[in-house]
Amino acid sequence: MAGSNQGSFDINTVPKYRDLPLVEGTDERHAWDVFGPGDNLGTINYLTPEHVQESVKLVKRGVCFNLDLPLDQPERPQGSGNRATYQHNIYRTDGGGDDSIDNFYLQSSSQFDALTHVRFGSRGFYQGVQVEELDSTDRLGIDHWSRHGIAGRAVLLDLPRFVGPTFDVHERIAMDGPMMEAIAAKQGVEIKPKDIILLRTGWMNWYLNSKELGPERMDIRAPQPGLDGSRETAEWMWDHRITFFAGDNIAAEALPPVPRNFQHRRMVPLFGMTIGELWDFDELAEDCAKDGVYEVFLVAKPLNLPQGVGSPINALAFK
Ligand code: UVW
Repeated sequence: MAGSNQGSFDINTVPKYRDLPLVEGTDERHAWDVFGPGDNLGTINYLTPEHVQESVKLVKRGVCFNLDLPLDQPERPQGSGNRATYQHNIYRTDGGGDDSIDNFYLQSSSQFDALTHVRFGSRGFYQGVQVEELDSTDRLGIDHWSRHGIAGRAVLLDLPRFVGPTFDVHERIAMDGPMMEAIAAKQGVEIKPKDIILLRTGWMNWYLNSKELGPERMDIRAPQPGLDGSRETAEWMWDHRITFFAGDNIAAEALPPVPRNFQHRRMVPLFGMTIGELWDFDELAEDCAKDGVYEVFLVAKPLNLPQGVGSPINALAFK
């Protein structure tokens, strides 16, 4: 079974957004021909051995920061069916113990969306793959990224610290390209090709500190900051050769969503670019604010789950 990141990929062959073909009968562009027929990695292809070698040089102090929540967070009502919190069974035995998990939704906590998570209407998933093919082959499952590995340079963009005392986590702040560049500039860090963008919206900090409000605080209709959903922002992400973006909020995108302008629907199926949600950047952000270094070497290992639609992230940031 194909695995590891030993393949090479020349980023200079990637066309600009404006030169990508249109999805037939629509005004959206797709990158289905960029990484070759039968590709299962999408923009994870950017993470070549040379890029890993270069990115690992960012590790200067040897410190690492956990980016995932405890698996039972966020809390959701048992039996709700909507990514309810799992049931953890622990079996104590004379010799020690064992355990199992029931009702575990793979996208219930800090997660990656696989390329099988969102389709572009009747045109299908990434590379136009249809459900029948997903069901009968190993196309596009999360296991491809697991075997390849996710390792590269990531840049943290800290929105609350950028805005300052007037920041309101309940405001729908849509972070577009110029805004991300402005945050990076203020933080003294450059956004470079192949980067992973970590968007700290402050929502997770609010979530973790408002336990008394219960599971209702997961309401996706409530305004919150996140990535802007417009086509211009998708173009910016593509032309900056971003590998993927992850947020510390419910959908990584600004909520509530604007119909037809939600990057899940565009970047996952059309670019092959994953989205990370519900990541926890607070400890890392604290450190970045102290030492002024906002670039890290990020390593993540989604589950090697055949046909997986999503996965816990198992992510660490090294400085
Ligand atoms: C949302 O929560 C909107 O997205 P996902 O299904 O990717 O979690």
